[in-house]
Amino acid sequence: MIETFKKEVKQGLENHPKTLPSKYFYNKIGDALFVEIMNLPEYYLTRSELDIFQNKTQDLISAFQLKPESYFELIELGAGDGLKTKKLLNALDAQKFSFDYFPIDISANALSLLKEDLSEVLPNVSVKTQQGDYFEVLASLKESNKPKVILFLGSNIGNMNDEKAAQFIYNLGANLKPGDKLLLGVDLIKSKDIVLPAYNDNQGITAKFNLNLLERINNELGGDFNLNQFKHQPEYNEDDGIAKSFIVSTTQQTVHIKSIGASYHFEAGEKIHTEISRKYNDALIEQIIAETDFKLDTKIMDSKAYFADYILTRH
Ligand code: AVI
Repeated sequence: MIETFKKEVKQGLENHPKTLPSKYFYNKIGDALFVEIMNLPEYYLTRSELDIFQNKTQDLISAFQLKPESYFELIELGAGDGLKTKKLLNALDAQKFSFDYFPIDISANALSLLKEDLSEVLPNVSVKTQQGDYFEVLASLKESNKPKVILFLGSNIGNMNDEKAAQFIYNLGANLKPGDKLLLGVDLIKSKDIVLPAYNDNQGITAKFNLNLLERINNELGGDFNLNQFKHQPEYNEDDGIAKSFIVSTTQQTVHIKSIGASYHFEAGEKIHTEISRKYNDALIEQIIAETDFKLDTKIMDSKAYFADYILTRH
């Protein structure tokens, strides 16, 4: 793990322009900051998808094309706190659907908190937490041969470029059977006035989240990044619908990373690209899906049309 981190940091900082992978945002501090982000007034994504799960629950259930009497497996990739999913679980439970809920997460801690919470609020729902890598868990679940509905919410797919997103969805399909469903939650392309503040909040939480990457390099790889000499900078291009996060060096400086045994020079104003948060429209989703074994069934949007849950069927 630490060896991969070291290798990827080295590669990224040798790139022109410099890059660092966004997956390293998520340590204990980063997870907590992301929870704060989801509650920020500017970060509309979570509220928009919650609006769908709360107010269009029946549309979601109809799109899954399930029969109450026949059993299925509801699998969530990256379970989080289950805020949105609880609305769906509640409705499925009330309508006496027969299913098990399999939240998959890399964090055992997140899963045990979720399981505890669900056992209190939805005691009738069978929760089978799965700790580990999404694809390893899916490969093991494939053997059950039961119909499956996969949830991949929160526009998490948007942190991949389109090629990687298509590959990811293709790989999901490889672990499913014809007729299985994928609910893909994505943020939609919209005006800069709405998107940019979501990545540049007033309280500076997103800035902390981004700069935590440098803090991790300092703590885990013996780096000497001076966090006061770097700042968070988001950008959003309405034409291609891609939000990008950068860390900008505010001065000319050299940073040493002990465990890599290398120094990196930064010009004043030089940027490290840390994240993409892609926004979508129907055409982009169709292009991505065309590379996979899924077909597009239904699109369900929130009341402001900020966010969409696309339901796809494995063919
Ligand atoms: C997890 N992911 C979908 C978030 C996003 O919107 O790209 C991560 C995030 N980055 C900055 N704020 C939130």
